[in-house]
Amino acid sequence: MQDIATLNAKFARPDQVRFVAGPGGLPVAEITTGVATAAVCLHGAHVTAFQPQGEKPVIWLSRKAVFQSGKPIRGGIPLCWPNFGPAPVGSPLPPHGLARLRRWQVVDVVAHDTDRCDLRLALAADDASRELWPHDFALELQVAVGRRLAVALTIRNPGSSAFTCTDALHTYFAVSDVAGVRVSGLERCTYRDTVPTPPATCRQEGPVTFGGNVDRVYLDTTATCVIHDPKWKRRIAVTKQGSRSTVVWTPWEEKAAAMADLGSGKWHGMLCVETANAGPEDAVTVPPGGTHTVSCEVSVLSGAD
Ligand code: TA6
Repeated sequence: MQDIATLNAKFARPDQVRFVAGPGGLPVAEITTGVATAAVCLHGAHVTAFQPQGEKPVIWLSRKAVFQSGKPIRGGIPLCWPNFGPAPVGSPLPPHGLARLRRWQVVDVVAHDTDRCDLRLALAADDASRELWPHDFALELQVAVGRRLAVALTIRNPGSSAFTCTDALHTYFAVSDVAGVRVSGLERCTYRDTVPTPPATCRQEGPVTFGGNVDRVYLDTTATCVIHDPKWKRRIAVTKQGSRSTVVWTPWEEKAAAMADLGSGKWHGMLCVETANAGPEDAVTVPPGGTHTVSCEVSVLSGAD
């Protein structure tokens, strides 16, 4: 396993990239460019921070997040794979899959110039993963840090039989107060509202606004979403590729209070807009030797309208 000294010897870039022991002692790549800063925890290849110069943080991280091998980090950009949400019936996979729970390897760091730095991480199948999911796989995450943040998860099937998976870049965005923001881009989309039991199928009228627990899978959409934040006088635009669904989630008070790594009242400052193939409608089948990439690009625009 790559320790901090080895990581710095091989991949540190003066003034731009260094590896440190982060919370819980987990290795973190700290990235500093002329236009933004970011952090990526090697546990889960988890982007935990992104802040363009002169902006408030764009990515939200819970102050109660747990940084522990085998546990998911609350906030940032959890990688949900090979399953989004609950495991398939009879599968030992954890909720939102195994990718966010494993230690990834650093493959490459490229400091293009003072304003752009790319990190490439990898995760391959092993005996432990095959206990959870009986397929060979090779994952690669590309994180490009500049004025914008680009994240791309490539799933390769090196095996001899096809596999089917669902996935999400489960991004937690920092907002002034979720009750005061709206999301455009999903107007007239059909969505599965998973708050009621059983889930309901609905159609989005106008922008998405928030007055309680919202947990929706917007179906068959490749649209760019924009989070409009009047109080912070900004918009966050989320463009995506290789994704047929977008998940929008705020836990609101009751669910947040029941989450030890989130907590009562702490949900106001976050909103998830997730680049996904949440399934089952858009589950992805990767043939032997094939690949699938799901990616998003996050940018901050001034002005809320
Ligand atoms: O993306 C929304 C969601 O599926 C919610 O239902 C909620 O479970 C959230 O993800 C967080 O899941 P986690 O396993 O990270 O607590």
